[in-house]
Parts: sequence; structure tokens; C-alpha cells
Amino acid sequence: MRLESIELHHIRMSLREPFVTSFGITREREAVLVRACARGAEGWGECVAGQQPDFSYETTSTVWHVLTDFLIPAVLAAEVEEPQQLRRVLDGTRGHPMAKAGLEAAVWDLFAKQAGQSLAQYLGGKGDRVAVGVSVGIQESTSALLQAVEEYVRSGYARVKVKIKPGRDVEAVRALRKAFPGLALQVDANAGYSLADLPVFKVLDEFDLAMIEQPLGATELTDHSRLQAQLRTPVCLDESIGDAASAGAALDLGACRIINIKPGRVGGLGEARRVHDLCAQRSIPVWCGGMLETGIGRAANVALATLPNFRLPGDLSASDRYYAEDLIEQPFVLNSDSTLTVPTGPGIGVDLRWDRLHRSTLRRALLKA
Ligand code: OSB
Ligand code: MG
Repeated sequence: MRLESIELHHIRMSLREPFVTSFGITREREAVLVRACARGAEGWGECVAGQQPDFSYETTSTVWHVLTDFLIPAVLAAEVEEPQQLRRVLDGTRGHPMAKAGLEAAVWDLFAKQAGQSLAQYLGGKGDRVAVGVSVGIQESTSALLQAVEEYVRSGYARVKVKIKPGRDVEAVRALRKAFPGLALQVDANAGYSLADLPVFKVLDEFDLAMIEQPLGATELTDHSRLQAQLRTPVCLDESIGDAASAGAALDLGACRIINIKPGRVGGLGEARRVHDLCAQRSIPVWCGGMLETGIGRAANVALATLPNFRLPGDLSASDRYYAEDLIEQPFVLNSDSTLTVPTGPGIGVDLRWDRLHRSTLRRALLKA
């Protein structure tokens, strides 16, 4: 099959609250949405790169450039019989996993729709709900953090992740642990520390955390293995895992005991599934990370999280945790058992609100075969 056209929508959405991490502050979320059309059907994907090259080197501008100048022309010229074949075509361009992942997601959605299956089924997943938690940004003060976590716990989140950075770590986590003794709690440092900060991690190690996510730099696999060897708490890697090969290297080195899988970070749903399968073989639990997605990217993440080795709650919160108005007809809502319901309709199973898309759009492009 040949794709007939691919459309891009660069959007900007206001977050309900600014999201603060060790690398910076996000007040408005920009993203590039991809629409792939063939034989009367359409598929949608979301590129999760933001405005700044902070979490990764990609931005909405690099995604736009790489998609329009390289990836989309290559895909429009190729015969694609199944989404897995896309990798060969996309690998002609080096790097830029978030650009590739958004385009690939649109093709996965299109193929699942043409097969009459939900994306979850089409990927080989099972079950009608996925366990989720919430990721809480760095707050003004410890009391503000306690209040924010309290509200999320009250609204039904059974697992809470809090962002930390040097100077905003031990005191905050100690206060949280005291206020919520039995809560499934974890921290995410977004690569903000170095091995010289071992004393900080030794203290955090006493708070019964489910994991410490990405404490050190993205390329510091050896230092992560040195750190993990000195902690009881599992280290989880996010930024360090760019594909199944780097996941294998991290596990060989003992750099982590848990892996956070984000399709955008690893270059697509196909590679995300390969990381999942590799971790399953090695008895390493995985969970689905988030990038403040709109309902389009969230729906694909929820489908992915139905694969069996997604054994820990994902950063897949309800639409209203992020946006006053999501881009989809049926926003994701939190169930009372701290899960999201997996859409059952064909493909990603959510319908776009075109009126909201138009209001959020900064620029658009249409490329035809
Ligand atoms: O490190 O997991 C991260 C958001 C943007 C960039 C990086 C991260 C995050 C989050 C939010 O933690 C997860 C979510 O989408 O809820
Ligand atoms: Mg993270």
C-alpha cells in the first residue's frame, strides 16, 4: 500500500498549570500532530518534542524540518505493507526519534483501523484498563507540594511521582513520606545530578521509594551502574534509553532495574515494543512514560501499555490533569481503581475535535504522494 497524503499540524495548548522539572518550566505545550491518509482512512500520531531542546535535542522546529524535508517524502515514496516495515524507510535518516515516532504512530493507527482492530489489539496487548499514576512537577514550596499531592491522591491516583532537582529533594521527599506513609511514591531527577551526589541518594534510599528515575546524565550508563550498586531502591532509566540496543547495554551493565518506555524517545511504537520484549526476556519490569501528550498521543500510549510486561503504573494521567480542553471527543478520565480505560474503537479509538485543533494550530502542511 502507498500512503496518499500526510498532513502536519503544529499546535500549542495551554497547560492548566506550569510543569517544572530539573531542566526547566513548561507553561504551554507545543506538539506536531501527523495525519496519514490512504484508501479513505486516516491515522493520527503525535510528535512529543517541545519548544526547547531540553529533555532531548529535538524541538517542534527540528521535527517539522526533518518530517517535511526527509521522513515524509521517503514514506510517501515507499510501499508499506505493515507498520513494522516503516523502520527501514525511517532509518535512512539518522536520529530524530520523536519525529519518526509521530509519523510511525499515524501509520500504526491507520493500519489498525484498516484491520478493524483497536491499536491495543493490533499491537498484541490485552485487557480493558491500564494502571496509571501522576507526575507532579516541582512546586514553590514543600507545603505547596504536599497540597498538590494530597489533591491528586484524593482524586484517585494511587501512585505519585514527584520531580526533584538538587536542593529540592530530601526535605520534600521526607515530608511527603511522613504525610503519605503507604503511598506508592517515586521520584524523577531528569538527569539533574552526578555521582558526586551519592549522599543525597543514600538518604532518598531510606524512604521506601518505588524507584529513582534518571538520576544522572543521559549518557552516564557506567555511573548509573555504580549508583545502582549502592542503592536498595531500583534505578529506572528514561532519557538514557534511546532504543532496544541501549536498553540491552544498560541492563548488561546493571545501570537500572526498571525501564520507562516512551515511544517518542525510542523512535516509535515498533521500537517501544522491542524494548518491552527485551525487558520481558530479562525479567525487567517496564512502565509507560508520558510527555504531557494531548489525547492523540495519550491514546497510543494507553494502547501500548496493554502489553503484558507493562507491570508498573504509567505516567498516563487523565486529560484534565493537563488540559482544560483536550483535543479529543472523549477525554481520558481516571477510574476509581487508578486506571484509564483502553479505547475499544478501531485504531487509537478516539475522535479528534476539529474545532479545538483549529483553535490550537500555529501552522499546517500537506504533502501528497
Ligand atoms: O521525565 O518523565 C519525564 C514530561 C515531560 C518531559 C519529561 C517527563 C515528563 C513527565 C510527565 O514526567 C509525564 C506525563 O506526561 O504525565
Ligand atoms: Mg522521566
